[in-house]
Amino acid sequence: MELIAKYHVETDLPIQKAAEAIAAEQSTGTWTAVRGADNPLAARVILAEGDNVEIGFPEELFEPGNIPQYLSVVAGNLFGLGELKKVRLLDIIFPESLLRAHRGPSFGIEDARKILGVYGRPLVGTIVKPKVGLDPAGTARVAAAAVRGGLDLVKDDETLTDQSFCPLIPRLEAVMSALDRVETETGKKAFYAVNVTVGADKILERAEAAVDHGANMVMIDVLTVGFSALEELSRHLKVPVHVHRTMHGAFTRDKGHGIAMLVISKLVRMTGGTNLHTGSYMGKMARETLENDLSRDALREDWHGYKRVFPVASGGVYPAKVHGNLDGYGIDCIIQAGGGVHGHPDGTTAGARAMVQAADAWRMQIPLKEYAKDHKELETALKFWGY
Ligand code: RUB
Ligand code: CA
Repeated sequence: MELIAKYHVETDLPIQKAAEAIAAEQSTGTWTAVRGADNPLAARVILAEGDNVEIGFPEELFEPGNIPQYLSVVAGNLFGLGELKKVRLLDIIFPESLLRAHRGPSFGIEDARKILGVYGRPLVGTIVKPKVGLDPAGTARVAAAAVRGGLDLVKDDETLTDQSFCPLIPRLEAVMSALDRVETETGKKAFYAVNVTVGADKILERAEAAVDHGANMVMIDVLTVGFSALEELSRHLKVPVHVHRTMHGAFTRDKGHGIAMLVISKLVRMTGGTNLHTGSYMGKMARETLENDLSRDALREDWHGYKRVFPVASGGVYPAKVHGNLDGYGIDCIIQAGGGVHGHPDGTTAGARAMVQAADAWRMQIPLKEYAKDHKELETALKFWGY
């Protein structure tokens, strides 16, 4: 069996030559012929046509379980090869031997729904804003106001970890006790994804401390800490993991070069995320509809028995953008807004209600403007941000 990596390649070389250069550099070869390079670990060119290259890497080339090592092979030096103008890793087809080495999510879509008791509709979430500058009590006030408005998930920003202005444990305790109060009063349960991102030496300890102090979800910035950190958390923690993809634009944005979001999505599912930011169909970030579709399917289709992962639509989302995102992602997703909740003219709770109302309207297939006639928070949001 072999691992198949699919690339888009731009080069002045004949495409077969370029493909051979990738196969050689990433397996047994180098820039010049060396004795013994034609050994059984040599990768082979499966396809070299137009801009498309597929390389088959023998499975023995890989150390099962070691994602950093897989990446050094399929997404390593090749990006810098002088003979290639651009290379984009589009997809990886993993052999069973490597899939077996990863357990996938401990908590998938179904587990998260069960914890909340929410079925048959998308989850609606928010990023606390202002993203930095609030203290623990201020963060808790914003989080509670959002859940009072009906939201299912509140998360930290990716830039907030354990800084002195808002230390993690006091913030977590303040938020969880505020959410407990909301639950007692209203019956509404919600996740708080506290951002435990930190270096390898501390991440598991930090995440376990968060769970010991009541966290019901943790968040990590997977591309800055690494997939192995996600895998470690997923294996050890008794809570779901929300996965942010900050930094992804450095290699997903140029459609001719880098690494496609599909690859990130597959790796996150293998290493155990519960939720993954996959991009919005309508929002503030650069986006690519086909790439969103591919990530969505990779997270949710049957695959090696792995649990299913929620795609997260986020970034510049507000009520008028909800239907476009839900048309793309369907019911099993999380739709999330920061500014689009807290920037509502009547405040966070009204902003949360407007987002929930927009999601309800989509589910009932009622045009937004019509639904807004007897849902005042939505009406205000549509007037304020436009339709
Ligand atoms: C969104 C936000 C997130 C983006 C990142 O805030 O803080 O970092 O979702 O983008 P707001 P992506 O709702 O105010 O824009 O999800 O595409 O990775
Ligand atoms: Ca952010």
